[in-house]
Amino acid sequence: MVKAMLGGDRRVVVLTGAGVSAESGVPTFRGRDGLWRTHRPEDLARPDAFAAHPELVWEFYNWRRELVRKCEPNPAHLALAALERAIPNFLLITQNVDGLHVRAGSRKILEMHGSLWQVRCTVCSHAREDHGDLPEMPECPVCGHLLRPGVVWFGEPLVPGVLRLAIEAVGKADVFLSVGTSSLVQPAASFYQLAKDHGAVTVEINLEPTPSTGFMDFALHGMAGDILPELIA
Ligand code: BJW
Repeated sequence: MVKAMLGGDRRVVVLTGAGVSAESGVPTFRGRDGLWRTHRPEDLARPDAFAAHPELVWEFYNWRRELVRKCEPNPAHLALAALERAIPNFLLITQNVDGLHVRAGSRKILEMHGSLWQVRCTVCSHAREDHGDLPEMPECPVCGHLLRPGVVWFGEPLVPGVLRLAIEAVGKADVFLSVGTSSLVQPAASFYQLAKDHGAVTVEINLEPTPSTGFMDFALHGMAGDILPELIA
């Protein structure tokens, strides 16, 4: 049923979260494996944590950069890249910052929470892509102040323009898939509602039920790396 809806000229929008990268070995934010040392990752992904303990937050991000470098895209990433190539009206909106969708070949993609591979100055406008090894407390080459990860933390606005593009696409979608996200973090957690309000068929793929499950037209429970390749085969 869901498979049949992914064909033709239907406009398909896919929202992904950390669960899509879990099978590549990237830890999710919440749940059983969601601890870094004794810290909850969502407590470190905050401007107040960075202001109070920049060295701890940088250590967390440098650890993740190191970890993700060794990870490879999994069948879920590859299936979404193949879906993009197979249908003309497609957009992938990811909350993930690991870059694995792009490494899998996705090009019609919005990285709505930024990227682990971007850094920017906390004071001046310097920003750059950086895939190398960073020092514990990296300094801006322009003004000498502290750099920060180029990601979106709680309480911060999304990357300029990205939210507008995402909302436009979700509002026009015929099919909306939410994959591997706990549906707890706004604004992404409201996208299914927007899609539904505009008449889209909504589908959730997750290991377990989320707060959105009951509102979805279809809920498929299992590993994204098993379900997505089957849907596009
Ligand atoms: C599998 C699987 C497998 C596992 N197969 N499934 C409205 C109401 C209430 C609060 C707010 C609101 N609007 C805004 C807020 C505040 C806040 C928010 O949402 N708080 C909630 C917690 C209540 N939102 C914000 O602050 C956002 N900013 C904003 O709205 O700004 C407005 C503004 C405007 C103007 C000026 C100022 C402000 C920003 C949110 C940024 C989130 N940032 C993070 C960190 C990014 C950087 C980094 O990665 O380090 O984004 S937090 C973290 O959560 C990360 C994730 O992208 C995000 C979502 O997590 P995700 O992806 O869902 O992961 P998990 O771990 O939660 O779930 C994994 C799922 O996968 C589970 O369900 C598993 O079952 C499943 N799974 N393996 C399939 N193999």
